[in-house]
Amino acid sequence: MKVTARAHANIALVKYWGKRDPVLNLPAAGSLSLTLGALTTTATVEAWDGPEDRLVLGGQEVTGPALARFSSWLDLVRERAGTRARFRADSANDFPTASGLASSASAYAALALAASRAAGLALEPRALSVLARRGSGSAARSIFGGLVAMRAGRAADGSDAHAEPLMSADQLDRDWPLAMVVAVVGGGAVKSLSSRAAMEHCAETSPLYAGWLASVPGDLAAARAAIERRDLHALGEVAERSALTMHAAALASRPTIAYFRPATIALMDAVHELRRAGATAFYSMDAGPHVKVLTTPAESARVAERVGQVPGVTGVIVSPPGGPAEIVAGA
Ligand code: 2P0
Repeated sequence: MKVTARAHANIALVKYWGKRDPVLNLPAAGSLSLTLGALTTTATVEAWDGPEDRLVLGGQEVTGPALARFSSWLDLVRERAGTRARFRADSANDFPTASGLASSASAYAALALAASRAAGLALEPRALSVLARRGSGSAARSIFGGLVAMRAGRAADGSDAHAEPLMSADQLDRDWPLAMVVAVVGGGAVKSLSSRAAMEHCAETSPLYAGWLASVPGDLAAARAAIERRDLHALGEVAERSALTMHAAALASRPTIAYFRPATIALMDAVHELRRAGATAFYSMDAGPHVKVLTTPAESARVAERVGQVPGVTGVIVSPPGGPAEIVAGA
């Protein structure tokens, strides 16, 4: 069976940074995100007779450790489906593959849905979220649309470490319109450390890692309360401080993990300036130099225009909230 699935990237408003179990890929704390409709991965998976699993990412054949990682993740699907089939997968993004643009989130969410269906499984969203998490922690959130909460879970086997929807994209559209403006910063060094390795290095060497982890529960509660009240200002303030606290812990790693480029700082200033001028706009940064600005659809053109003027910005993407991972062909 050949199955094609689609999933969107997500940007964390309360960040995930650190694990309690590296093998099962269990997060040390919860997180909370917005799924972005404008950043999409489409993945096709089918069983085949080849000598080993195969993965093509954006038209490029994946080999070596990256293929081995994908293949061990497929073992989870095989184990669950009771099959020894090998699979070939083709995954492509409709957005630039740049570090910190959350491509592993949308990719593993789309692959989890496509591969499980191609293996004959019909998993519930929670089980899909657990499967996606084993590929990439942030991918657990991309199974759902709109505003999404990831649970750290307590179970040793990770069965309760999955995401859950808080407000769907349709609900947001009706009750609380949100938008995200992504300012792509070009010219940064190619990411030398995977997010996985960076988190581990930060946990082992940063004197601020404990403080970062201690900050998460309060930020999660504040974000949930802001969502209940539909208070974008409060949610945006939580998003900014969560990103800054995560980056502070990363920066204090020894040696440092520094994702900011000069344009990143200039973009943060531009967002402050927009806010002083009355706009509703809040920044967030991930494992890369780009800046994502949480705003309203009505203000998104103004925000996009302003961030597009910042030297070093090579592209601007305006995104509405996106829906859940879904099958688009086959099965
Ligand atoms: C996030 N990031 O919450 C955070 C903020 C980057 C900065 O999740 O090791 O690729 O595969 O579980 O999901 C990036 O880390 O890490 C990430 P793994 P992942 O979006």
